Amino acid sequence: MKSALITGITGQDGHHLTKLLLSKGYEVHGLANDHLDPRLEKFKKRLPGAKIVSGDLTAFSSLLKAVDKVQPDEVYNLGALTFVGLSFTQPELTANVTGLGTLRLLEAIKKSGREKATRFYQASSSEMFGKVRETPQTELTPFHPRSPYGVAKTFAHYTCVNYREAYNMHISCGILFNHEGEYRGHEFVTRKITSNVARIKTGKQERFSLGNLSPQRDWGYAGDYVEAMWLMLQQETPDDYVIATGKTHSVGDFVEEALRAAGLEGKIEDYLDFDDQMIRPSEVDLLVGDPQKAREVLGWVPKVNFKDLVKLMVDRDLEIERNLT
Ligand code: GDR
Repeated sequence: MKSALITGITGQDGHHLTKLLLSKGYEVHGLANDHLDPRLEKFKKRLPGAKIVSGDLTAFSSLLKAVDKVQPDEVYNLGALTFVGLSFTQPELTANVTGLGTLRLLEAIKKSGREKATRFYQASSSEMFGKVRETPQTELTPFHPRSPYGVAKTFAHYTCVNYREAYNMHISCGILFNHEGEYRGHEFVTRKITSNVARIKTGKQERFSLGNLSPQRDWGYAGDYVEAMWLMLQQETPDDYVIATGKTHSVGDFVEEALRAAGLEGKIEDYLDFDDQMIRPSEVDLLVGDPQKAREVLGWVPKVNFKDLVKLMVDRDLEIERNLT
């Protein structure tokens, strides 16, 4: 039986990946801070098949202990401070967890003598492209991050590339574009939209507010994207891959589609106010990835399109709101 260690297991991708790996017969261990992670209890109830190992990406000794204990065949490093907006107010913490945390984890694998035995997946991000140099973005597009989050992810990405080259470790980075779904946190724009639209549809409120409606994102379904993570670690040779749908939509498009999915008539302005608190000091205006390499090498293709993704999320939030009444 293969064993996997997942950091950030209580987050959206951790949920999907745990389900996938359990269904493939893996022994799944998740690194979590049992005192500080508010999502842990819910996670344990949802996915009792996973084992929790106490630890934190900011504490090297805890990582070393976790790797020694689990002896993982595969490590999936999903742990990070993932909300880009918050990284502007917590830049140092972001660099420590998201950037240095990756370095610490790789060092822990090396120090425990597992650098040849453990395959490593790094959750790199389309936020590294930031102020994009070309469209669509590929594995060869230069990075120009626009937030402390993007900068920290870029540090982590290059650290992985360096450890792969310097120590011949099996490390693959998935440059994942935005991916959403039923486990998405409410601080991210898609879930904020679908949960508010569901509350409007069920008569609990009339309006909600958002920041900039014009940024464009390549939105896919998280359940599809974790399959790409797993596929990367099954390849003989480690490499980096863009994981995206190849289509882009604005935040405003997402709102319109969500209203449509809920059967709400009228225009965006009938439901939406502007919230200047949501404006970021520097914004990423347009992201769209080219997933050709992932398709050709991994045989990976996303199954859920934009419209179905929005509907899936709106339907889930309508179900939640109706059960709450
Ligand atoms: P993003 O996701 O920053 O792309 O990073 P997010 O959903 O936070 O923002 C997307 C875009 O929407 C604009 N926006 C708002 N965003 C939020 N959160 N709340 C609002 O009210 C709002 N109004 C407008 C944002 O300015 C932005 O342009 C996500 C995260 O999951 C990262 O961790 C991941 O690496 C990347 O996707 C790929």
